[in-house]
Amino acid sequence: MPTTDTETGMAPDPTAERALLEQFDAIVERNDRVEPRDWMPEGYRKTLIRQVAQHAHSEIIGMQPEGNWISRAPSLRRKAILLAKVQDEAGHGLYLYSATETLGPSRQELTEMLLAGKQKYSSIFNYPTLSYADVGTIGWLVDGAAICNQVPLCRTSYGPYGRAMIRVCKEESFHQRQGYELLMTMMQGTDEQRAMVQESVNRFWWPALMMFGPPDDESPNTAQSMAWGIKRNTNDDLRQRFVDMSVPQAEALGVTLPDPELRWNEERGHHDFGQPDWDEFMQVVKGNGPCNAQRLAHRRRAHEDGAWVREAALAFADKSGGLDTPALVPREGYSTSETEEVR
Ligand code: BYC
Repeated sequence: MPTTDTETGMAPDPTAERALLEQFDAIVERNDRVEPRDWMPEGYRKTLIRQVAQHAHSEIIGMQPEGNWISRAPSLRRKAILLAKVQDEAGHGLYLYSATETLGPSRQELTEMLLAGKQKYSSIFNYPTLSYADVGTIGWLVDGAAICNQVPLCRTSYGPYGRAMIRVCKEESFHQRQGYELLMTMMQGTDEQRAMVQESVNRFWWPALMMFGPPDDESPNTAQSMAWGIKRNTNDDLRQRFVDMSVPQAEALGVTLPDPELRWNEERGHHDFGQPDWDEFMQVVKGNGPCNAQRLAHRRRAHEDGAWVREAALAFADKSGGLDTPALVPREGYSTSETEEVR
């Protein structure tokens, strides 16, 4: 598709703009991908920057609650698994920052917006991890919720985001399984271990339900995001899917989900369930959750401590004649997705 105002910086005349909008709408209608050089409405670009940057920040901040346990893992095997998982989250953050950069802002700007509190990250990472069972519960419930949310995002209308999601989802399913396997092992252990798992599930169940965002009738962005094909399902639909998926898994594990209203509804063919505390959710999103200040302070410190690495990389790139190392340049005959594999 021809590029125009984003390239020249000039506003197209209204007729040209209408034609561009029609072309954009047709791409969305056909469920094709919108690509970085295509014309797109400013609102579409802004919504994507907000969502994909928030997603990237969530992956990076999300390394902290589990990272907290790496040095205290109960065995070498558990330590190796946890290290690999936390490294995967860093990788997910990097794919997503790259996808956001295709929309305009640089990674530096995105990091600054996070640190200034101008962009958000997922509410779930503002809760503490108090026992090793939390590593399993995060894998089972938090990664489980992430998978429910992210599998439909593989079909999102923006190409770089959808392609990043395909790769992320493959890894997330391993993350979920490692969590479930850890909990299953603990449930086959001592009474004390079983109690640890139940206590952890009690703390994480409601925050996991909040990950899907506010109820549909209080979600300002869902309708437009669905019309643009950015989101493929509403928050409540995905929450329902997650509850239906988790109930049999909880039964197989032998844990109770802490919701007295949870029961199968034959007529609907789904589980009925209670509502999370939405006031608590709003408080956490506004920065007043149990660990918000700690998470951002840690991120800020890590960013400052890493300044010398960024400076060294830039100095090296400068001396070697630019940032375009051969591995980053698309090779002739390779499709975009293969080029991404090379990266
Ligand atoms: N937390 O109109 P709505 C992971 C905000 S990382 C905080 O429904 P939307 C993992 C929302 O931004 C997985 N804020 O918004 C990593 C909006 O804010 P504005 C992270 C939330 O965007 C490491 C306002 O509330 N996943 O799995 O249509 C270890 C109104 O909401 C939250 C993603 O980022 C929340 N939970 O829908 C382990 C998925 N919910 O307008 C695991 C991608 C809502 O005031 N994102 N808000 O700026 C999405 O799918 C959508 O952005 C959401 C929200 C469903 C989250």
